[in-house]
Amino acid sequence: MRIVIAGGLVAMALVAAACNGTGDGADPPDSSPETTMPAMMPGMMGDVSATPARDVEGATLEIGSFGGVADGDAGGISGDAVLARHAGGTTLTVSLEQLPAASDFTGHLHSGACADGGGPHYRHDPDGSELPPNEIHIAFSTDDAGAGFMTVENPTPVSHQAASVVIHAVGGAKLVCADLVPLDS
Ligand SMILES: [Cu+2]
Repeated sequence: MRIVIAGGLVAMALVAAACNGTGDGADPPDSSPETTMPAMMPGMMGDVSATPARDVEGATLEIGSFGGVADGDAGGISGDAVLARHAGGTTLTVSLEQLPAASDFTGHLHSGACADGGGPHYRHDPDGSELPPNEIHIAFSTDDAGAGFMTVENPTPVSHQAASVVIHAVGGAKLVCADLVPLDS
């Protein structure tokens, strides 16, 4: 468990730099986890044992199904993202299947629609840091069947600028995206 999460953190650090650019996936050759990733609170990239978003009591839920980014194809990858907005902050849970097996992935809450490639990262403070907790990032590893599951908690409720969840391959390429819509609509 510890080793898996640590690997996710490194992967996320690499992706964080790439995703804030034009978003087409290239990882800067000089990107370094040591310089791009200051120490963060434990769990800022996810805790597989945290209460899933769908089960958070008293929360307003939004849900989305993963599909292709922009006009792209999902490549058979499926799953969903659930976002819970509640008094204690925000909880995001992602569940995916048919990803490459035994691999590391990262995701971010984005502020644009999947049709537009997800747009920029969502930030609680638009002028603030590109790192959690000001952004909501998530990291996970798939099992031998290509399934991945993770929950991340954030101490601040998101605004309605939170529009989509994008999952990235290690190195930055956007794989799939889920537009978040209110569960009751
Ligand atoms: Cu992203």
